[in-house]
Amino acid sequence: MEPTPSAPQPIPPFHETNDATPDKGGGLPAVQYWAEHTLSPEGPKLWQTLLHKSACLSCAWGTGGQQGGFTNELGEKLQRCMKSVESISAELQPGIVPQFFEQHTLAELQQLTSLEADRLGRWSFPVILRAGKSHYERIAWEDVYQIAETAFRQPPERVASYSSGRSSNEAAYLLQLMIRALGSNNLADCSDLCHAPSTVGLKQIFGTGTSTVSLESLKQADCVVLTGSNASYNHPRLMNELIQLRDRGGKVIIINPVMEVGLVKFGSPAFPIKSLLAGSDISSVYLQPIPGSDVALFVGLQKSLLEQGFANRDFLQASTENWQAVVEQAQTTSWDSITQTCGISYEEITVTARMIGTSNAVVFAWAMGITQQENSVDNVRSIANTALLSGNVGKPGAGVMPIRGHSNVQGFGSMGVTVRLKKEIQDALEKLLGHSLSRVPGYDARALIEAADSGNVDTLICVGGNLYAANPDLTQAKRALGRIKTIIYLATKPNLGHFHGLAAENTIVIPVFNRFETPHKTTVESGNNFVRLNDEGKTHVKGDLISEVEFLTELAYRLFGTSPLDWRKLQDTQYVRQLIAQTIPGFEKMATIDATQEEFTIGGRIITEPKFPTPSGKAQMFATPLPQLSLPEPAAFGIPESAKGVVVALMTGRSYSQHNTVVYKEGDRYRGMPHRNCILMNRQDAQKANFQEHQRVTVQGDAGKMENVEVIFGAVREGAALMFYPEVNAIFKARIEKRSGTPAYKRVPVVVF
Ligand SMILES: Nc1nc2c(c(=O)[nH]1)N[C@H]1C(S)=C(S)[C@@H](COP(=O)(O)OP(=O)(O)OC[C@H]3O[C@@H](n4cnc5c(=O)[nH]c(N)nc54)[C@H](O)[C@@H]3O)O[C@H]1N2
Ligand SMILES: Nc1nc2c(c(=O)[nH]1)N[C@H]1C(S)=C(S)[C@@H](COP(=O)(O)OP(=O)(O)OC[C@H]3O[C@@H](n4cnc5c(=O)[nH]c(N)nc54)[C@H](O)[C@@H]3O)O[C@H]1N2
Ligand code: SF4
Ligand SMILES: [Mo]
Repeated sequence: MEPTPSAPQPIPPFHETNDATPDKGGGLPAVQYWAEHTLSPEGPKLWQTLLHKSACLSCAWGTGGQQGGFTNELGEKLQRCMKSVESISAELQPGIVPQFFEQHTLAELQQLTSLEADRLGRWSFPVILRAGKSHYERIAWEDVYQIAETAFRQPPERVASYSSGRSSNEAAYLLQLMIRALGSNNLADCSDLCHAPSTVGLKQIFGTGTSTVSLESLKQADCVVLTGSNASYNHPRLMNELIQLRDRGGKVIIINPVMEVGLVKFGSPAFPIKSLLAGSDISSVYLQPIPGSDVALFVGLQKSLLEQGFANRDFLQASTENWQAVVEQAQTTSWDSITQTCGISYEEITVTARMIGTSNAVVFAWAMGITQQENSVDNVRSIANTALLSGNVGKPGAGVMPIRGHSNVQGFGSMGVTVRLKKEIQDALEKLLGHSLSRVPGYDARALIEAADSGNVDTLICVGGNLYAANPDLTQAKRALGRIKTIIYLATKPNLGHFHGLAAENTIVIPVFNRFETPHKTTVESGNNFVRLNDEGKTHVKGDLISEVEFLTELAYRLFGTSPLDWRKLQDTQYVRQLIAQTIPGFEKMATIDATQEEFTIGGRIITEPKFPTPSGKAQMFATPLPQLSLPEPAAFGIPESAKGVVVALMTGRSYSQHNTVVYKEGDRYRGMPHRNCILMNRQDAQKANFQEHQRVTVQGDAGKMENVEVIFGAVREGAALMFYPEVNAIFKARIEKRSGTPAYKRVPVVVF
């Protein structure tokens, strides 16, 4: 077969599919949002927060910190996006008044949508819901500690924590230290639902589980492969890097079943003259594979790299192991099975492989489209294989980059909040605590829900997050949490979990300061392995808030006293940082950060030479079986025979205006979806079932259905569709990737009728 000479150009079909879609992402609406909020009555406080020396709350790109709120780690200015304003704005809401819970029953609170729950304002005093009661009630701190202390004096296997990566490294470190000191390893974390497959995959391949590139590497790259990420919504400042890369003549390869308008063209406020109004081209080539098929596409890219003579055999031989198996798989897998599995043509693959092969330094980046799949670890491996085969790891400007989610989710992992504790950290903690740690494997987020559902958990502490609504099958999540005796939520704002994820005996909500309010300094880690120092701050909330560090250390003090650690002394976060420096590899500079204020890149993570922190010093390659992707027939869902339905692979993810389970605004303007109860479909699929655009339909999965869902035609490939979480989590059960425990949220079989 002869490859076609030129790259398939993205021809955005947006105008054909959906009148409401704008012609680019970002652009003036993002600036308008900025202006409206910064000029509103909350404006002064918003500015004060934006200028506060702390990292942005929202995503792990990690803008902010000691150089000021608008600066990235290379000192570049104007690096604060409107997503940051959105998240700060929600935190600046007034506190909930004490009478509120006397006036509103739980039954009323359970009627609230995610958006309405968030709009109640900030948690401002501790509350408890006791078994059989109809109202949350205010509770005194002493009573909180008494209930908590009793709850944690249970057999260690029956005690657990869940956390969400917005809190500080210090809180994370103390949380895991307390749980491990109790003798438990049940440290579930939002990363279990998110990038765990990246950590598991990368660790085996490269000996390090995080990004091998820094922000600087991205500036040296001349090609970026971005797959399974909608960075234009979720990591907007990454778009600046892609714009600059295109400006210097580099290439951007986008792989995504949905043609996201912001990944085709993006107007960035960081470049007001050249980009904001007209928009900058992002994708050089846009491939729209079948959801869940990335392994096949990447094996295809490998095959084509080999066929076109772009494989770097010297590098493979010198710096990798088991490369022969990967090469053999690529050579022996037929083009037919590759193109049929992923739905991308030989010509498109050939052109894309040539783009990779002729570039000097390629960064391979990905997010949830890759990790939230039943074969997600293979997905990660196949990306790494492609990077290795083309010699794009272990040199400046090239490497692999999982784009992390929450602003400190990576820090949580580094601090030991994980069910896969590194041996070095385990040894160091045992030395610190003066006894050996439990060897009973801990529960990750899904295992925690299953264990709770089987009645095996008595006590759960949630440091942030929304364990209830983040999980698939909300009926099961609710039932499982309902079998836990005591749940303690540490939270800044109310969410669905506080009203539906209720314990059998006591549910307590502790109001905490957010990052820019804590009375002590804290640190966080970005997805680019950069540690930031956050200054102390003040809160506007009138009430009785506490810092996470203070609550955790006080609880631990009541459980353990002062031996071998003086837990009350650990309320001083400088002391916590000393312990971190002592026990967490790569964090040695934490010991001096208070004196120097020097933010730093974590040691041993960025790989610019072909030497890897594996036992042999070489990267380990793994062949990746192609996924078997099929969808059930409509009848398998038990819908009435008269109903003419169409089965699609549903991708569930984020709208433009939400942060995970927290909805900030109803619609998604860039996808032309006017409200949350919409399904984005391909026109052809709709025609198969005789749906008109805007028709109301039912979407049914294996755990329930959503009714009155509006059909929106969009630039999504045939056979695939997209809906928003957390609402859609009501209708499907978890299918789990076995090595990482992460649910396959991005390929949910549903029938639409
Ligand atoms: N504003 C904002 N920022 C956020 C968040 C937020 O909710 N709001 N959440 C934070 C968190 S915790 C995370 S994890 C990240 C999430 O960031 P993303 O991963 O970018 O977000 P998602 O919406 O889950 O989905 C990403 C993309 O995957 C694509 N996709 C789905 N299936 C496939 C597939 O099979 N293959 C490929 N190649 N692509 C596929 C979807 O079309 C979508 O464009 O963002 C972080 N930043
Ligand atoms: N269907 C589907 N489900 C998914 C996903 C998907 O793409 N599709 N994505 C998954 C992913 S990637 C993730 S990360 C999870 C997200 O799951 P979680 O991290 O559990 O959920 P969030 O919605 O981010 O949690 C928001 C809450 O955190 C609290 N909070 C905010 N800041 C702070 C703070 O500083 N301290 C404390 N203590 N609390 C704070 C607030 O109360 C807020 O309501 O959802 C997962 N679920
Ligand atoms: S890209 Fe992420 S870290 Fe940077 S300002 Fe936007 S939300 Fe904050
Ligand atoms: Mo995430």
